[in-house]
Amino acid sequence: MAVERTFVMIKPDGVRRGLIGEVISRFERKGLKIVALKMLQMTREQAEELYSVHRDKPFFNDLVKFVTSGPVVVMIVEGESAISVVRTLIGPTDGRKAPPGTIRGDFALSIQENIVHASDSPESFEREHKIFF
Ligand code: FUP
Repeated sequence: MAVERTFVMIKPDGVRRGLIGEVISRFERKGLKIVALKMLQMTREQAEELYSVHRDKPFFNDLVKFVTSGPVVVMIVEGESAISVVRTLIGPTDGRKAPPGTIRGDFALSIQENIVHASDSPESFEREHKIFF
């Protein structure tokens, strides 16, 4: 296993609900390092690129509308096996099914408004972080 970087975004619901500190502190407590961070309002073009793999899905337009509905916090997180470790910390996509102890399990009741996004592979990290950094 090796030190990796992953791209993480606290979505508009996480920012609106005052969970920025909670989410970041979970990564830091785990031993991961925040190596870049900023708050921004995503453009429609950035949202469409971030979720380009879902372009043909029925939920795509709603998803783009949601992620552009308010400020987000984007960051690069570094550590041993960071990609899979962060995915484990955030939990499965659907907040109703995510187990307690995960970020989505503890704070989300929705599949769309699920607090946080994180890259699922090194290829996703390469593509996603370049949209914002
Ligand atoms: P994840 O990698 O866990 O964020 O989940 P996916 O890549 O499967 O989904 C990307 C985004 O689409 C998630 F933020 C949630 C959203 N989504 C919906 O809004 N509706 C769906 O039915 C499935 C996913």
